Amino acid sequence: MENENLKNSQIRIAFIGISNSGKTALCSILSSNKPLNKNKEEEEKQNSNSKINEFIIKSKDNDIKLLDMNGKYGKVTLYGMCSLNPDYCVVVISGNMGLTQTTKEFIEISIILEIPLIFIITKYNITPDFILEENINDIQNLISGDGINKIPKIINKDYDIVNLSNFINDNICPIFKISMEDESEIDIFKLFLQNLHPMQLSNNDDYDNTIYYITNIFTKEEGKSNSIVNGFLNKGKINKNSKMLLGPDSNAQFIEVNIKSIYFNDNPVDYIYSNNICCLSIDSQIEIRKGMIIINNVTKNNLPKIYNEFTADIMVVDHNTILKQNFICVLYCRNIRQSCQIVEIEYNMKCGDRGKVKFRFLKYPECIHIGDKIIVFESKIRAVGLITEVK
Ligand SMILES: Nc1nc2c(ncn2[C@@H]2O[C@H](COP(=O)(O)OP(=O)(O)O)[C@@H](O)[C@H]2O)c(=O)[nH]1
Ligand SMILES: [Mg+2]
Repeated sequence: MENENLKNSQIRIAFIGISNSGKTALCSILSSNKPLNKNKEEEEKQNSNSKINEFIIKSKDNDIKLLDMNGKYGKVTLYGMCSLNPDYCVVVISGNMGLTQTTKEFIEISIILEIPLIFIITKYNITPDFILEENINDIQNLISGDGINKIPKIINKDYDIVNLSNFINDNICPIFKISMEDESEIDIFKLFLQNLHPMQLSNNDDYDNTIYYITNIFTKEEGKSNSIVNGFLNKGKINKNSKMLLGPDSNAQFIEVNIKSIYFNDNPVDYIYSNNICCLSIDSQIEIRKGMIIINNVTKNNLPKIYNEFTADIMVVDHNTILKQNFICVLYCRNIRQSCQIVEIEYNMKCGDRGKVKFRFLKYPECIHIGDKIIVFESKIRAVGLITEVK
């Protein structure tokens, strides 16, 4: 099945926001052009679902993948944003709720990960004018303030949407007002998405360094040794029926696996190039966990290095935090989410402080690299940094 389109990168757009802001309704309507009729039961099911829903829109050059993050669980949003490499983040804010603390935290994460922001105000049709005005004001102030430092621009129907795709160069942060009842507003937003440029280019030629980050493991098919995983192919290419290496396992080893099938945008394909989210069916005898990677078959000497400890240059970003020796916290780095302990710290750090911190993974050694971005995100501890040393 030769599919030239695969050479094109997929554009990934993360929809972030609190529960009930209208993310799922918006993604469904954008991808199918049909309003979503949801009954209570379906709604319950969706809200208890801690996974990321994926929707697809076609455009001339790219498949646009909408990643509908479950806002009820901050850790799902954070993990998705770290591991799935979104090109853009759409912040969905309900007109009558306005900016909440959680929304601000999600925005902060996008800023840390340097993902360009787009704002959507939903349900403005059911919001009293004075509340809507106040909430839009807050959003505009946030955009023009220190953290984002862009020009907020409310996009109305007369706006030149096609040229708006250069909004990043123009230092603009677009704000769309959408109500599910008005189809023309949805169409304008969809046209805007279809004209966006990918922010990340694929490394298709780097076959020798193929690396696929596992972000989700679906239950094993009963009686079969196959596992289905979802993840992000960062470099290289994966062929169906090829032998690859999966690891690190609990003994820090890589084992050979066979790629039984590849699913891209819900279709089976024979190969997949980098810079795409795809599903793989693999026959694996070991237990697969988030944080594992799949790489091309290399000689023993060329295996990626696995580390228990690393040092990072850290900045504390939360007012309630004092970072100290022996602290245990959950750390996010690409597709890794694991508890870590602080084993060395320059000094007790509070909000705004920067310094060197040495961490130890508490469960498994992981495949990390110098320069990887890390986020420490817990109820009491918020910090960001870059890995500077691995051990
Ligand atoms: N009136 C109105 N209702 C909306 C609008 N957008 C979403 N909703 C409703 O708000 C509820 C929550 O939406 P949902 O997409 O599930 O929010 P999520 O939790 O962010 O995914 C649903 O009942 C939607 O039908 C809108 O623009 N206008
Ligand atoms: Mg939802």
